[in-house]
Amino acid sequence: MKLEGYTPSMRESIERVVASRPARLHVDYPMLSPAEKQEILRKFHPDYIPEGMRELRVGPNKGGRTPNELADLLEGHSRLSSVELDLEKIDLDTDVLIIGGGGAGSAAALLAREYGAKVLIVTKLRHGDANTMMAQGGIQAADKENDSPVQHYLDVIGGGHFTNDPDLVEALVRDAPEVILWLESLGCMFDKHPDGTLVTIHGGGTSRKRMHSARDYSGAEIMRTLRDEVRSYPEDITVIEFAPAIELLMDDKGQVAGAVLLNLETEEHYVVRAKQTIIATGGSGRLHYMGYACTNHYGATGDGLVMAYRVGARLAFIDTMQYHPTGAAFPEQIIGLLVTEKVRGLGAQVLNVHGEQFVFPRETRDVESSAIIREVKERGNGVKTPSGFEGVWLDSPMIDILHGPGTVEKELPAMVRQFRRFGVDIVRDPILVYPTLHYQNGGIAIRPDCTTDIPGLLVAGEASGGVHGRNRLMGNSLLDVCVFGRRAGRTAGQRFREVQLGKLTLAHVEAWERELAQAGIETEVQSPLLLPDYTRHGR
Ligand code: MEZ
Repeated sequence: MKLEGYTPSMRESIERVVASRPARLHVDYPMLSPAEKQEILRKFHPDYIPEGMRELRVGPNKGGRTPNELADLLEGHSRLSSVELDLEKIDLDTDVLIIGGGGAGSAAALLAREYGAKVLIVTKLRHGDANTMMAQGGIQAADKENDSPVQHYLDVIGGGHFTNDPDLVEALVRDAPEVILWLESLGCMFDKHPDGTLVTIHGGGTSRKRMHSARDYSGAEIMRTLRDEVRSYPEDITVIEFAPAIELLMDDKGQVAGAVLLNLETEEHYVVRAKQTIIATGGSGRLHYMGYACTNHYGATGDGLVMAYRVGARLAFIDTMQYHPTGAAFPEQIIGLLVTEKVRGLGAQVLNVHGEQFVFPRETRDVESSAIIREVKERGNGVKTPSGFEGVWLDSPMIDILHGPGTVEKELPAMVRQFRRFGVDIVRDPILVYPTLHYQNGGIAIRPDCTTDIPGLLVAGEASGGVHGRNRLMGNSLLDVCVFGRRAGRTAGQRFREVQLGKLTLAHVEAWERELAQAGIETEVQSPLLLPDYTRHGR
C-alpha cells in the first residue's frame, strides 16, 4: 500500500510554516492576560456550549448541570431492573474490592495489601486497559532544588482557576516526590541524565520543569510497573478481567458492601461482598461529549459515576471536561488520538494555515484549546484535510532545530511511529492537530483519604472530583492515580478490620427506580453503559 502523507495544498501551507521558522526561533507568542483567558474560554471552550449540557432531575446533584450524554446515563435505569438475584448466595467475599484495573486501582491494591487486606480487582476489559496506559507526556512532582510542593500547589490551583479543593491539592503535591521514589523502587524507568539525575521538562501552566517522563510512553511505563507488581502477589490480590461491576451493593446498615459483576463472556452475574469498595473506573471520554473525538481507551464510559450516584454519592465539577489541545487531525484513521503535550514542552509552536503563531504554546489546556478552536472556527485560519476536517500545525521539526538533530526520534518515539505508519514524518514535517476530548475534570467528591459521604465507598483517580477544579494540568493525572490510588488503598487497608457488614441489599436500586418514576423520567437508557455504542451514534 502506498502511503500518501500530506496533500499538495497542505504542503503549500507547510512551506509558510518553514518560512516563518527563523523569526520564531527565539520569540514565543505572548501569554494571554487573565481577563483575555476568561473571555476566550467563555466564547470558545466546549464546556460553554449551552445546548451541550442539561440539568439533572434526580439524585444528589439534582439541579446541577452536566453534558447531555452523562446526564442520560446518570438518569438511566439499573441493568438489574429485570434481573432476579439471590443476595444470600455470595460468589466472592473479600476485604477490599477494587472496581477498575488501571493505575489508580492497581496502586490501591498494592497499598491495601501492605496493610494485610485480601484484595479483589475487577476490571471491564484487561488489567491495564485504562487511560493510565495511554498517558504519554509525563508525571509531575516537585523534586528538584529550584522547585517545591508549594510552587506545584500554586500552579495546580492557578490551572484549575482557583476552584480546586485545596485539601486535595495539598495531598497531591505533598505526596508527589514520594510517588516518584516509590515507582522507581518498583522498577519504573524514568528518563535520566548521564549523571543519573531525573530529566524534567515543562508542561502547560507549570512554572518549573517538573514533568518526569519515560519518553512519550510514560503512562504505559507506569502501568507496566504497577501491573507487574500487582501480578507478583497472586495469593493476596486476585484480578478478574472482563467482569465489570454494574451496581454497587449496600447492607442494611447503609454501608456500601461490594458490587454485582457482569461476566461479559457468559453474561452471568456475580455477587461480591466486600468490607471496603474502591471505585477506580476512570473517565468517560468515550461518551464523546459535544461530538468530540477522544484520546481515551475503549472502556472509558463513566461507569463508576453512575454506580456511585445511585447510592447517593455527590459528584463535583461534572460540568467541566478537558479538551486536549493537540489531538491528531490528520490522517483520518487516527483523528482524536493524543499528540502529547510534551511536543510543546520541547518547544514546538502552534501555527495557523499561514504559518503564523496565534497562541503561546504552553497556555493551560483549556485556554490553548479555545485559542485553536477560535483560530479555526471564527478566524477561518485552519488547514483543511481531504475529508474536510480542519486543524492547525504543531511545528515538531522546531524541536530538532532547538535541541539538536535526533531529539524528536529520541524523545518522541511513539509519536514518530504513530505518524510514520501513515506516511507522515514528524521529524521533517509539522503535525496537524485539533482539540480532542481527553479528561473528565470532575467526578465523585472525595476527601483527601479518598472516602466519600457514603460509608464503605472510596474513590481514586479520574473517577474522583475536586483536585483539578475546572482544569487539570498536564502530568497531574498520572500523579493523581498514584497519589490517590495509594491513599485509597491505605485507607481501605486501615479500615476493613473494623467493618461489620449487615445483610446485603439492593434497596437503593428500588429507591432509585421510584425516584425516576416520581420525577416523570421516561427513558430506555440502562446504565452503566459499559461499552461505547458506535452503531447508534455512527462514530
Ligand atoms: O497528563 C496528561 O494528560 C498527559 C501526560 C498527556 C500528554 O499530553 O502527554
